[in-house]
Amino acid sequence: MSYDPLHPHTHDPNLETPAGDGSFVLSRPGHTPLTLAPHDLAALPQTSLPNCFIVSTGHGTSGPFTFSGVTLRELLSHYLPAGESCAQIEIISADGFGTRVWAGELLPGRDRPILLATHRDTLPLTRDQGLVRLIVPSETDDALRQVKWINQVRCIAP
Ligand SMILES: Nc1nc2c(c(=O)[nH]1)N[C@H]1C(S)=C(S)[C@@H](COP(=O)(O)O)O[C@H]1N2
Ligand SMILES: [Mo]
Repeated sequence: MSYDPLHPHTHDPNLETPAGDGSFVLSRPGHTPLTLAPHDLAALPQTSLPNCFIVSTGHGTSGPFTFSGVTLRELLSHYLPAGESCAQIEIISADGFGTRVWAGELLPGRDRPILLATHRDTLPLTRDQGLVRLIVPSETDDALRQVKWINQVRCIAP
């Protein structure tokens, strides 16, 4: 199988913050892409997730943190026209890293929700800290899904 940047087997964190201000492009099948900035996320309902850890075998664990921002579920329900959905969502960062989220992971009540975090412990995330950062609470192995510097959210049609 070829290398998939959205499903890396091993990864050393990139220590160089890529250029950008936290804006990202939301693509939706059959619609014009939208550019969204952290202030657009601030206008949506906010969710806080206490007791988050960034766990990395080999380079330590940090936390607990309370990350807050907008759930991926909320973002999509706000920006997708009624009745439309995604089978998968690709979350891609400015440094070419990323993860894939399946629709089933967005179902309410299944796990703690997947979050597009703009704040950590009530303070705005700095760009160096990963603005805007995906937090996947169910991932506690290697931080490979805790994607910093999101610059694309791509909804893949069912
Ligand atoms: N965009 C991006 N996100 C990333 C990475 C990366 O290289 N680029 N590395 C991952 C890995 S392997 C780790 S261990 C954590 C490190 O997160 P920290 O900087 O909060 O410690 O970020 C994860 N998210
Ligand atoms: Mo890691």
